[in-house]
Amino acid sequence: SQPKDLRLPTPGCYADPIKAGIDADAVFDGMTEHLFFSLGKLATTASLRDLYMALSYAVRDRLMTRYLASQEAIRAKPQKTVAYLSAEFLIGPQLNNNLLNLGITKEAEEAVGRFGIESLSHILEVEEEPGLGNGGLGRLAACYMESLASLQVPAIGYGIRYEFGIFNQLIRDGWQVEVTDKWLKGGWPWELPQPDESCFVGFGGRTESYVDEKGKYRSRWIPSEHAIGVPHDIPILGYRVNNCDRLRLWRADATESFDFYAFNIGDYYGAVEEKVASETISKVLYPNDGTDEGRRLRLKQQHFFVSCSLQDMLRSLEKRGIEVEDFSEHWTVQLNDTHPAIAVAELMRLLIDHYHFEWEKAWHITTSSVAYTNHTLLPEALEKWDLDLFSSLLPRHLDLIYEINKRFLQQVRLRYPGNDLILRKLSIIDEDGCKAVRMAHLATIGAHHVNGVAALHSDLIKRQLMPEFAELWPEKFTNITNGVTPRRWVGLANPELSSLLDKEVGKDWITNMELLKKLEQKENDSGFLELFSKTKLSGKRKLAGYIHRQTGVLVDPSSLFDVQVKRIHQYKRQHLNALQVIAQYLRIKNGVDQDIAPRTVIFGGKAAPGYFMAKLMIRFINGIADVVNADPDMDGRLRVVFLPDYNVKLGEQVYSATDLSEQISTAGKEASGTGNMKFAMNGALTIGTLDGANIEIRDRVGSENFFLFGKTESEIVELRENQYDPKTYISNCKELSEALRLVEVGHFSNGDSELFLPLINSLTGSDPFFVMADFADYLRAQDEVNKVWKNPQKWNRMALLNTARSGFFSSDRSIKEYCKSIWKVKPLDVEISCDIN
Ligand code: 9GP
Repeated sequence: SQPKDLRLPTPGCYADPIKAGIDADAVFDGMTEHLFFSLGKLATTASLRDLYMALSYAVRDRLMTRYLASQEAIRAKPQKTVAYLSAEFLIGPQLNNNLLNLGITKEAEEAVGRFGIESLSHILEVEEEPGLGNGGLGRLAACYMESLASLQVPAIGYGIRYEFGIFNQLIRDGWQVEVTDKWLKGGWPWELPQPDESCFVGFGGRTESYVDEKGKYRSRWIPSEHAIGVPHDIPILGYRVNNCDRLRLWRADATESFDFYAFNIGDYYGAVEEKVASETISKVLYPNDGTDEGRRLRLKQQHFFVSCSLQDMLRSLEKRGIEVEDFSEHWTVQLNDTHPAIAVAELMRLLIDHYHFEWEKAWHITTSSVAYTNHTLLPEALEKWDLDLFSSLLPRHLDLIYEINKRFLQQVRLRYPGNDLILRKLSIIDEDGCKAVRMAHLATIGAHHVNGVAALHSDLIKRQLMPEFAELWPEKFTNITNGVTPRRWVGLANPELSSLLDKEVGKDWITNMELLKKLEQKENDSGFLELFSKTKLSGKRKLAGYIHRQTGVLVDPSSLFDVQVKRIHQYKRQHLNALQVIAQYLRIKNGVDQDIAPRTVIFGGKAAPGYFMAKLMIRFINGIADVVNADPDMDGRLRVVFLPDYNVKLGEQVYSATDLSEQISTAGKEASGTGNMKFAMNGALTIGTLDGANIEIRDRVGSENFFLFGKTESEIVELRENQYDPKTYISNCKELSEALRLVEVGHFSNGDSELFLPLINSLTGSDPFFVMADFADYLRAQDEVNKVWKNPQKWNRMALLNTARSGFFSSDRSIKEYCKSIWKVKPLDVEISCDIN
């Protein structure tokens, strides 16, 4: 007989935790058992962390039936599975999400109460999040995994289990200081190591020709180094469904952990050298700063996880008795940016060298399985590998790439006879300057679809980045606008708004965000608008407490919370925002516009450790914060806060507490943005440029509910072509020149007029981000914000309409589009029967 807490749910009853056997008793019993058996603790002596671990294990137990049943379902009824290849997955805290998706948050609250814990939030607070990503790209991958499971689509996310994720950020004397992130210290309860499913990966060495048993000439790779990839699986449960997909992250292990020969001859350090070298592969996440350091290791990481993942897919076919020839009917392989683009060559290598397919057949399988998402137009982020480096690490892949390129260029020649310029432009091998392998070209040639992540971005891929490719294969290029999961970004991040939405439009909004449209009927209902704004005030109170605890700054929750949280980058223009703050400061100091709306301007985000200007921007913001917050004239009017260590967990607090969302990148630079969507869903108004997904957000929520400013993408192109001169904009805007002057004289750096000089020089020189050109219009839009803020009824109506019309930006919509137009995959019902235990 089954123990009470493992009673299996019967089909159809999964949504009801009591019927599914997960009541508060079951959670409590599970916690007690894990405290005792897994952690060696008694309830009487358990720490908060122990209770967090015990609850996590108890919840993980409840995922297992669904996790195994989902794998069984695909074995029993083979159908196409999505393999989402990404070097980054920024999954955030897991406990609360799993409680929500299982539907047992209340049960867990009650169970922890029996251990004397006042609120579940105290336990949730303990969770360390794995920072296995830099920002938007990694977080998008996490949202997509959650939506795939919620939409019941069979999927595996493949990536790297970095031992050290993105650094933790401290602020010291206004500067960013990086501290290693030790997410694995003390154990992380959500992963399941599967050493039996390890894979071998080679590097370096040489290739050789040989004659096979049938007398056929073949090539093979004789690597000089190997590593073992050990999969660590993280269950990804869908919302109130039985489908539980997997995130399979590879850890690099040494093939031989100890060289006894070296040890016996007295070389102790030499004996562990190879182990250390192999295990370095999955040691640390690369911050995306485009520096040349460690490029070899980065390429190694990419090949490592891609090779393991493709071998895993092929092996799963063999295990299920499916012909490898049918690969593309069973796997659709999505490349999240160029980081996994080596997959095109690696799949060819496996098919040709290991399974002995002919070239045409292998190429057909590869190109009908692989699709590529481009996430950036910034040249520094478009990966290119130096040819020497590439050939020393992946010699067989280079041979294959040459062959792919040769055949491709043949096609180009046919289409554009005698046009050598086009051949040079399209070739996978960049021959201008140092020879290099262009990964975006490899991905584009090997993929059946190439998509951008917002309408403008996809259009720019076709018009600016790859016009010749788009002309060659117009049907290949498409757009899928990004989305974010409403479970985490509204359900978890904003419980008060969620319960209001439950009452007003019914509980189904969380899986069908279009239902929020019903809120439009309430736009003139002042009672409802009041309730809506109360949910915001409650989020702001919580954030104000957090700000005070973290930074010592006291902020007024009734002031306008104006927020810019994202990676720090010149193209995202945090310095534009900072200069605007200085202009407001000067207005108050000079007694101009005494009627100014009280504001709390909040910044958060990490700068890549090697990106000097971004780090200086953080120092700049903190310099302004020090002056503003210490000045009694600013009391009740202006506060500036830099929130240290912005991550997913902190994001959950920020989105629900924001009135104004700053989306102020230079038009044409931000591929999409996803923070912009999270803010809009939570009823923040956007001040933004016509860039990335801002354009679509504005189209959907209505131009009258969006504060637009700035040059358009084509105006920026024009400025660039006509020798942009920032000085004319500065001399035409008194507030701008005064703000700059104050920075120059060292007002925000204790009289040090040198400190921010590089920043000033970049803004007033040939700034590729056109900050000065947009400043005056930005200030105008901010004035408009001030005006509307003073009319709460109007503000709240606009905010409500943002929430009501944000349904399009659910990642469920994006995933449905991928499924239909790129992957051709269907949902799979996972039934839970009592046979699985
Ligand atoms: O910069 C883009 C960002 O705009 C987008 O929202 C995100 C997800 O698509 O990807 C970012 N790109 C990268 O991080 C690197 O290509």
